[in-house]
Amino acid sequence: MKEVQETAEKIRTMEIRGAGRIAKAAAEAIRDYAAGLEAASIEEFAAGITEVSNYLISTRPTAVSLPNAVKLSSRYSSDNVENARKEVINNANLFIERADKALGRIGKIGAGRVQDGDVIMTHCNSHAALSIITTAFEDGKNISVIATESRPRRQGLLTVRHLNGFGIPTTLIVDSAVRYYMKDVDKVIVGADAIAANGALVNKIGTSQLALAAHEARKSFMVAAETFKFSPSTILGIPIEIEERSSEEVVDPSVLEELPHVQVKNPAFDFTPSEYIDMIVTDIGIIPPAMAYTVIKEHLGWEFGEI
Ligand code: RUB
Repeated sequence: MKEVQETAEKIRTMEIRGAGRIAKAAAEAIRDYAAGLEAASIEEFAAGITEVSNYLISTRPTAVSLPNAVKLSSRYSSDNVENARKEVINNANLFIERADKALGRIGKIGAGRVQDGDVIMTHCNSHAALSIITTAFEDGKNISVIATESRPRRQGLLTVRHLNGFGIPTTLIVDSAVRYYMKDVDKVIVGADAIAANGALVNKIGTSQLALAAHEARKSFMVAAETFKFSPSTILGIPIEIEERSSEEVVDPSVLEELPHVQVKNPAFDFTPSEYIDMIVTDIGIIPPAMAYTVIKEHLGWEFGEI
């Protein structure tokens, strides 16, 4: 349990962050926990796995990849502890492998839609979006990137560092400069924390203003998302929760002490309606947002409708 607590803490404090990385870390934690779980009966085994699953899921509420990873990893059908243990270890390993392969596939598929000379705008720090951008560059396309700072946690700095490592010409801008620079952009590529059954995207706060500005300027808006970012529970009418983080990320608490009439809001994500999304690049190909329901049904399985 100590290792699980450590992973959970790293996810909560965002040392491990980005929906894909969070999902992989959770799968690894469940696998390792199952491997060492001492259980005298299948009931004890089940209780341990359920406790750990719920604990991991509670760390961050928005990234649907987290409950999907936990549910896919912790499945077993045997009523024998040793066999159930093997099933969980195997399912977690399969999930981790699927996640790794997905990033490569998204990169390859998405790069096909990047043209030589493209100026690409991206937001926050998405490993899936970056996979497309770096693959296109390595394919020999002469591209450049405009990356937003992504207040308040400034994940944009991770993005520019990553792109700089590839030698990709990159411009860092503040979030409020998105519309100002949209005229220079050919396409926007962002990642996803979740995609709802109606094709709406949930991603880092500010994503919807990139989408709005791209729509106004008739620029293409691409989302890079593994199939495990799609939300089965939205089929059942359970909305995706937007994580509200501490005001301390936005402003020093001492400043607020002098301002008794002021409150600070710090939502970590926002919704982008499907009509602003031109395509979603997934590990099973490029799809329109209207196909989200099919992805959930055929690639996540109906049992996830019971979340
Ligand atoms: C990260 C964020 C990313 C998505 C997709 O938010 O919004 O765009 O998680 O990332 P945070 P990836 O920094 O709050 O976790 O493609 O790496 O899964």
